[in-house]
This record gives sequence, C-alpha cells and structure tokens, in this order.
Amino acid sequence: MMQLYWAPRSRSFTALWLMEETGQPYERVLTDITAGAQRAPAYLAINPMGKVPALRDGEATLAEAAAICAYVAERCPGARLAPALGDPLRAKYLYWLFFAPSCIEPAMVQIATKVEMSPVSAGWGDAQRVFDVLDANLTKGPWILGEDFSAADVAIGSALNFSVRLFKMVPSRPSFDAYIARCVARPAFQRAEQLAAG
Ligand SMILES: N[C@@H](CCC(=O)N[C@@H](CS)C(=O)NCC(=O)O)C(=O)O
Repeated sequence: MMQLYWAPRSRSFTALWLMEETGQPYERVLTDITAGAQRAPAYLAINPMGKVPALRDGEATLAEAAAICAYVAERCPGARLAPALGDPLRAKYLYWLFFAPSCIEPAMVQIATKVEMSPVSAGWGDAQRVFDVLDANLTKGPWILGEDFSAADVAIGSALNFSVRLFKMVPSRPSFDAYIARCVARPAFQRAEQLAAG
C-alpha cells in the first residue's frame, strides 16, 4: 500500500486530494512539520528537501506534489486521472500539470512578495500573464482538459483553491470561481479538505 507523508494545513492537500480521487486504500503518515519531523534523517532520505508531501510506494519514494500527482495517476490507471500514452490530450495534460508548480506557484510568490523581475527572464513571465492564460483556458471548462477531469485539475485546482478561495492573494475571476466550485463539489476534494484540516 502507498504511504503518503503529510502535514495538516500544508501543500499536502494536493496529494491528499489526488489519493482520495483514486479510490484506492493508502496509508497516511503524519509528519509534524511544526515539530521538525521533516528534518529527521529518515525523512530526508525520502525527500532531501525536507518538505511535505512525499510518497513511498514499496522501494520507490518521491516528493513534489505535482510529481506525486503524475506518479499516482499512472499507478492507478483504473481511476482514469491521466490521458493514456498516445492520446493527443496527454500533451496538454503534462503542460497543465507542470504549469501549476512552474508558473502558478512562482506567480503567487511574486504577488505575495511584490518582487519585480523581468518577465522575459522569469520563467512564468509575470503573474498577470499566468492568471490571464489560466482564465482563458478555464472559461471553456468544465475541466482544464475539457470534459475529462484529470490529475492536472488536482494540481491547478489546489493552487487556485489556495490562492483565490482560501487566502485571497489572487483576485477572483468568474472562470476561477466557477472552476473552484466544481473542484469543491467533488467528494474526494471534500474528504481531503477534512483530512487536511488535521
Ligand atoms: N515544492 C513542494 C513544496 C512543499 C512545501 O513547501 N511544503 C511545506 C508545507 S506547505 C513544508 O513542508 N514546509 C516545511 C519546511 O520547509 O520545513 C511541493 O509542491 O510539494
């Protein structure tokens, strides 16, 4: 059984939501980041960055929420959380899965810190561009790939839930509100939110 190392009220929510979407049993291993459990040598052997979430699957270990989404989606094909190899939709699936940590996360940090950077040098351009691109693609819906919900929605939906709904760091837009409402309506999201509350 896969083991998810997690902490309440943290980015572990993304991985919790994904695991709940699979419908498969998994073990949650509470990792108390307020007490420094993430810096214990045994934990650093799983994630040398000393961050949650992380996942163990037999001898395989990994971290980074979006990587966990990709790994588990492939590990649980019955949950249909990723377009199959050879499906043209897989290109956009990977694009949006990487977009969450590569563009949304730094855009959120930029908004929070107000750090100015050249949009040519910054990999995410700037926050305005990131959220305009998301807005344009979420207007179609219902999910980021269109009709089919995927692990990319877990990554994108978690980031928007955090930045727009919970912390209101990013100004809401009609497409964001409607998309977040669709995410929140999913039973797996609701179970994860309860678990993440600790
Ligand atoms: N890039 C990582 C970020 C994970 C992360 O920042 N986790 C925070 C909690 S939200 C953490 O473990 N902090 C503990 C620490 O840095 O000591 C991911 O997406 O999974």
